[in-house]
Amino acid sequence: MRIAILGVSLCIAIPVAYATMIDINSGPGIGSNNITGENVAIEVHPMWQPNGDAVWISFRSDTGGRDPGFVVPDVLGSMNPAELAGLTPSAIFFHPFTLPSAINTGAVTVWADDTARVLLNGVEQFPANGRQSEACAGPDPIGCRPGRGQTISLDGLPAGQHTLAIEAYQRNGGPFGVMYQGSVDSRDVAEPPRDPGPPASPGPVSPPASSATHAPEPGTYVLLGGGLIALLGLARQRIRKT
Ligand SMILES: [Ca+2]
Repeated sequence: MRIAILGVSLCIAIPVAYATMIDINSGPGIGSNNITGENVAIEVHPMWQPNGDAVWISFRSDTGGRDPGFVVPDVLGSMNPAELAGLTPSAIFFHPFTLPSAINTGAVTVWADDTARVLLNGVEQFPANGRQSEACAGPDPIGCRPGRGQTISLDGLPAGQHTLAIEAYQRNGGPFGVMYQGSVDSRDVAEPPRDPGPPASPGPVSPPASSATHAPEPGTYVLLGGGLIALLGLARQRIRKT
């Protein structure tokens, strides 16, 4: 009985490290916007950064591609950064996400046609670009072409709720949309293990607001194994003494 009680106390004292990967990718049904509410996939223009883990989205399905069915009204008419700052975006795309743990490292890269301003929790992370070159803002980000995405650091965020906001601007007609792709590694060595729940069932499912994988780090198994070995050693010592 005394050995059993000692074993329980040893297990509680073992630190358990858990890491959760939070995906921050644009896609249909993920996040929201201030025009229609629902983000939808759009046809990718040949000059845009191709779809990957993330997908180009807009507030309507017919604003993308080479000849969009619905032309978003121009709002970006100035190349003056001061005037640009006062413009109302054509659409704002929101991506709320929750970080379960206190130690967070990550980043997200944003593309837009024609350009976009990026905010995190209401604070500007990167301004829109008023200069136009080859289909969208350029040559500097944030534009639509490969190499014109802007990577925003998500390092050091506290645990809890956060919101990425992308204020997108349309210019010179044509297609309109945004894409963003990234992730955050969220970990906390002090928290007890959480139940990961049953495995996902196969077949098509609606994508969640932010998908996440949750698994103990390899170091956790080492710690647990070390604790068990110590426990066995103590038990054997006690058996020899009795
Ligand atoms: Ca455009």
